[in-house]
Amino acid sequence: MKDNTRFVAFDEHAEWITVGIAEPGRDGRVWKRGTIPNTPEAIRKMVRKLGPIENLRFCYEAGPCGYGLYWFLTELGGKCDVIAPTLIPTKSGDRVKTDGRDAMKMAQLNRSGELTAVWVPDKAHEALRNLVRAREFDQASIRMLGEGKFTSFFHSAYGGEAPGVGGTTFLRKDDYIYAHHRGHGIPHAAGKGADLVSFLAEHCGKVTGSCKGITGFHGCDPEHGMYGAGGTIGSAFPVSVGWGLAAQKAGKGQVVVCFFGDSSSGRGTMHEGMNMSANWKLPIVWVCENNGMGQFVPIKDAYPLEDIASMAAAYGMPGVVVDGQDVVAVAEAVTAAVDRARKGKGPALVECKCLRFRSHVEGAPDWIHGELRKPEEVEELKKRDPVLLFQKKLIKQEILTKEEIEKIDQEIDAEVEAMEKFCDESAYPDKDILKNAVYAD
Ligand SMILES: Cc1ncc(C[n+]2csc(CCOP(=O)(O)OP(=O)(O)O)c2C)c(N)n1
Ligand SMILES: [Mg+2]
Repeated sequence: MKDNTRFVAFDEHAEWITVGIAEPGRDGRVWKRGTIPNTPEAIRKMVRKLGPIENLRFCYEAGPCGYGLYWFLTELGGKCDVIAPTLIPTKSGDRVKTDGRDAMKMAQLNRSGELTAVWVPDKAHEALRNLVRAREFDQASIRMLGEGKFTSFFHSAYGGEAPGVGGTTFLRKDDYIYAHHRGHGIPHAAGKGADLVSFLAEHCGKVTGSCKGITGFHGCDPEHGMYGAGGTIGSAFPVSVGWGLAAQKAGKGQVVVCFFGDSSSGRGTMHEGMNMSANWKLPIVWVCENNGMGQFVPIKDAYPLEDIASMAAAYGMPGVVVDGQDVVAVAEAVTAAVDRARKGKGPALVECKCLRFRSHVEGAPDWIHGELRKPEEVEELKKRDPVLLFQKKLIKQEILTKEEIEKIDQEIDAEVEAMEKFCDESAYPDKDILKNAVYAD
């Protein structure tokens, strides 16, 4: 029977993708299909034009853009291989990934069976990796701050990483997020696939930081929908409304996920933001990370309501409470709200009841009002460590083995170690940078 398989290779970059095609048969034509925007609509449209998806065999190179494209194509029903540059047979000095010619070459090599696919983690693996990444980054940050490597301070997310990771791991790359200050946005950045080393370098005040080291902790990664953060709590709300409006007007199905703390919901900006978002049916998911504390004040002493989620009723939007220690529960609730928002049905509020194992900020006493929190109390809370809970669940459901989990831990350890080394070796910015730091060109 005639083999109709067309080999389609993508040269993927953050903003665009170049597509190369090798037609069926050993001597079938190899050609460049062109360059398309790296958006779900553009990819879907291109795939549709290439003929029945069962006749297409996709491949692309593993790189900084992550596995999003793989998951997207497989969800469309396609077969996709992710290949690693080192597995591509090339002459020395002959790099494959440079331009459209390479997409053609990749397609051709795939057709002749010369490429070896790498293992692609499924979504459970990816969520665990991101959770461990957030944890390791957090622990390293506490240590590095103590060693004098940070130029600013640190609000540890230890124990409360699940909302940030679960609420971002399954988003699209072009979705916007406003990260929470706890953990300095790292759980969120890890889930969103952002460039974490530039966040660490930013904390170290190095020129390789995402804001060239001058903010100390307000990292950003526009390519992954992270456009920065504000130092005042509650500033997330109006900014997210602006992004929501932009997303709605752009009409590409993007969603904004805005993370904020329980205490931040006492700001007037929350009322303005929620009201406007509901009134205009903006594609926004409001995610409250309720750790029960605002600095040293328990939420129960500051709010008359048991649940922040019940405030959603005032704006006519759905509000749900989830176990914020369970990364899967968070992911499911946020994904449902995201799907709804993508369909134009407006915003929703997801409240994650979570924990904080450290003090409000590193260096400050772990007070509740003026009393020190008892260490036994914190030990009790640690029984609900989100990383351990998820690992146990994955083992119980036979999704991962203990050995596989240990391997992930080791890999992420090495990742964070390499990041620290990179930061240590990076330079501080030249003082002249201050002359150009306030306004964009
Ligand atoms: C407008 C404003 N007021 C006060 C502060 C000081 N501050 C920083 S974090 C914080 C508590 C935030 O609590 P919550 O929103 O519950 O987040 P959590 O720190 O508990 O994660 C406060 C009052 C601030 N940054 N901005
Ligand atoms: Mg709080």
